[in-house]
Amino acid sequence: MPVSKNFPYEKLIFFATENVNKFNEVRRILAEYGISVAMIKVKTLEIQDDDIEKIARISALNAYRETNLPIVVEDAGLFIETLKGFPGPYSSYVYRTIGLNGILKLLENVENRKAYFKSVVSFCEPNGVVRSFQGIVYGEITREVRGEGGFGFDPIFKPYEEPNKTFGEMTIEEKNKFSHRAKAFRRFAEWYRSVYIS
Ligand code: ITT
Repeated sequence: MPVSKNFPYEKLIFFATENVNKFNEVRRILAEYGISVAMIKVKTLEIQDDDIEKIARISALNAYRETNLPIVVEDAGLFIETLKGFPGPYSSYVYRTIGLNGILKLLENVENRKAYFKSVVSFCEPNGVVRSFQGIVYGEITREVRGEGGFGFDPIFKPYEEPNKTFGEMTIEEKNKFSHRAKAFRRFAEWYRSVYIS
């Protein structure tokens, strides 16, 4: 399929995010597919909703309307089973307020530590159609904060695939083997490459 005249770069896309840690993870993943990515801050309205897919979809549409660029957005969150999915779409607020220790306190003496991270990556095509790609990683909330790496809830989450380490104790390359974001962006990259890279 020919590349749209709106998207002249083919192998360069933009990632609308304010979070440089996310960007550093994503640029490594996309490089595996021969796609370069630039971080861009776009003032878009981020709606409040219980559904992170809807948040990502609307952000992607807004980001494209603001920039006319091939631009991805991502919305992600941590969902804790025993808290019925809390903090989920409110992860950013909960991280800034009660933080890691607040979550550990909520789970004090709780046996069920099951949780997952979910990421939804959305991309708006020039015709206004938004494509979304999802990734989930299942694991457990630790009983203490472990590790200096990563960001957000990384030091209290250990994935089932590597139960000896939290994401906070992993390098970016290790986290990218398992993470929700890596899965969602790999799905996006497969699709983008097949449609836009000749
Ligand atoms: P942008 O919206 O600017 O991209 P953000 O940090 O606000 O950056 P999200 O809304 O996608 O990102 O994520 C909400 C919060 O969920 C985020 O602030 C973290 O606290 C947490 N989170 C998301 N992904 C995470 C990850 O891979 N590891 C640890 N915490 C994560």
